[in-house]
Amino acid sequence: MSQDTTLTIEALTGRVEEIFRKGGLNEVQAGAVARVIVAGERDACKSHGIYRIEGALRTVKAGKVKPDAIPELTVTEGSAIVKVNAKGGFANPAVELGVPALAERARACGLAALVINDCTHFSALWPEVEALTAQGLAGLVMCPSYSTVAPTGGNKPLLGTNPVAFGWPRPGKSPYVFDFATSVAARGEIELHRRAGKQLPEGWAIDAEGKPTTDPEAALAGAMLPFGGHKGSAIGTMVELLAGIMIGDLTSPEVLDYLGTTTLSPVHGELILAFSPEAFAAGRAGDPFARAEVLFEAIVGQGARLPSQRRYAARAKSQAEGITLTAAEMEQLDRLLAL
Ligand code: NDP
Ligand code: PYC
Repeated sequence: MSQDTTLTIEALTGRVEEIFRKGGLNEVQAGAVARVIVAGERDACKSHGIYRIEGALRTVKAGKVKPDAIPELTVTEGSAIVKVNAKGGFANPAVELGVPALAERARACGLAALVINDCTHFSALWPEVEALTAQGLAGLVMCPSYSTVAPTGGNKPLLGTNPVAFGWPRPGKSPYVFDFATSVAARGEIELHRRAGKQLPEGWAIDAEGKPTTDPEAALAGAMLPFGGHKGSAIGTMVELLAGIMIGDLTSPEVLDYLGTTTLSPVHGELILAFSPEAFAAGRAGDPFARAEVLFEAIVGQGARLPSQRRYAARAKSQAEGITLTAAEMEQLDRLLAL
């Protein structure tokens, strides 16, 4: 019987980075992309872990992402809007480049935005919000994707899975972070169900005729559904407006037109907002961080859990024991290294 293998976080990062270098990515791209993929694997976010490597490499091969891009930062004196043009590369190095300037502007203005244009984004959004909470800032991040989700009342893919993530810093503790697709689940989850030969839960998707389906193949050929009916549909639309149209970048239907397929990683923009809770609460009674703790304690006090606690537990385990991969996953890494 084939065995699982456990690697340290550093060893897995080195391996994934080498795969991307061999795939033609420069140092800036390979490093940032490997870090975010391994962070996904470390935190048991399988839909955005090592499974994403092949899609990212396919996108390079298809010429839809520039493997040698060097992102460019623009900070305008007196403006709360910081911009990074990813120059056709992956979003992750653009995020790493822009976040320090965004944090500086948020501290100076109370609220600031980082606009990332012309990027390929395939990853989870919590790394972006955690980069802000680590600096004592609250963060709100969103991006479109490509048309895979039918608006509520519709029956064809139009909106993207359009993730939204939010983070609130907790002094001395891991931050409050949520990060989810505005579809019932990320598309990556559908693909993982397909690979595992598992049916989807009801309510996730419709087939090409617009009928409810639990078959992942039929769902991939049909459309996913927004979470929470009209509410998720409207929030997904908001993401198209703010993180597509408002920042002068592609909407999900435009991304699909450009790529012609959902088998490549999507190319669009990203909007990252940073807030200084101290600046907003200045002059009002009570420390905002202490008041937030009262709220979190009340939530947990009812037996509920805070979002990201599962992820932090997985992270602590990976940090202590390493990341365990199946034989099939190791074979995939070895195959990609040998290309
Ligand atoms: P889920 O529906 O699994 O929701 C994830 C969020 O909800 C996490 O913050 C999770 O915390 C929290 N959560 C789950 N269960 C509970 C619970 N019982 N109580 C409290 N909180 C809970 O995620 P999705 O499938 O919608 O999205 C997964 C990932 O896919 C996200 O990281 C998203 O950014 C990414 N994505 C990226 C896209 C892109 O274009 N780049 C597109 C779409 C999605 P925990 O992790 O601790 O369980
Ligand atoms: O899982 O929906 C998804 C997704 C789309 C782009 C990157 N991840």
